[in-house]
Amino acid sequence: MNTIYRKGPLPRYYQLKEIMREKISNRDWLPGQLIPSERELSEQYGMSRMTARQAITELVNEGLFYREQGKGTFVSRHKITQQLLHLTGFTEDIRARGQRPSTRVLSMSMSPADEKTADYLRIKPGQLVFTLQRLRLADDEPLAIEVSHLNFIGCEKLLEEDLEQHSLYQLLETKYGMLLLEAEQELEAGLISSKEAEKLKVPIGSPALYTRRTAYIERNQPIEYARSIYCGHKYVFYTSLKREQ
Ligand code: 16G
Repeated sequence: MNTIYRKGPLPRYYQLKEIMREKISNRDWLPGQLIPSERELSEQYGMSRMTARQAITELVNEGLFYREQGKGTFVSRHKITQQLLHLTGFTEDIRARGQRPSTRVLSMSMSPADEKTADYLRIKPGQLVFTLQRLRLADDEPLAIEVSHLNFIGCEKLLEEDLEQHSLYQLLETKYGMLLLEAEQELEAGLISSKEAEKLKVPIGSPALYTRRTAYIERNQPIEYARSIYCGHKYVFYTSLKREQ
């Protein structure tokens, strides 16, 4: 299908969506590729710009395309999967997919734990914890914003680390002798707010996955409480379930 039928039951925007879907599935348009503009599509397929825009917007909402401000619309890369079976960190997850992880440290400090953080870390509110806010990227594409709070004796030494060059989990395990044992993780659906949209380079209101993770070094001894916001259309969390016998 490569033509728009003017008569018939299917609306034009829908037909254009199907044409574009096909271009992705037969790899005419590759992941990361810039697609033609609204104007080009409307001229090529003889329809108004508004109709072309509707087709593009729907495919953005479905996660097949993503927009970058001032640059245009691109074909999405495959979603990144985090298996909810093994306790892994971001760097490991991205490398396992054959992509290049990178990090931008947005802030780093010793800050007083708020009620919730204190509750998860089992400490008193107000106690100083190492707090790290990072933008996480895969092949230079922003994927998530993470705020980690860490509490262990000597955690303030992390302030001297280069956390753009090093994985936090690797440092904890190799340099600080903090061997991670297990974690609890919650997932919640949400929408990207204006503040996050700018950093993640997605439109305000795009789908988001909020996660909260508490990682333990021993049963009942939490070391990290982290809240992350993942771009919903770029990330999949996977788990396998067994029925109790
Ligand atoms: C993951 C964890 C985060 C942890 C980070 C360590 C989730 C939801 N969060 O992103 O809690 O701090 O990995 O990654 O999975 P790193 O070792 O690459 O610094």
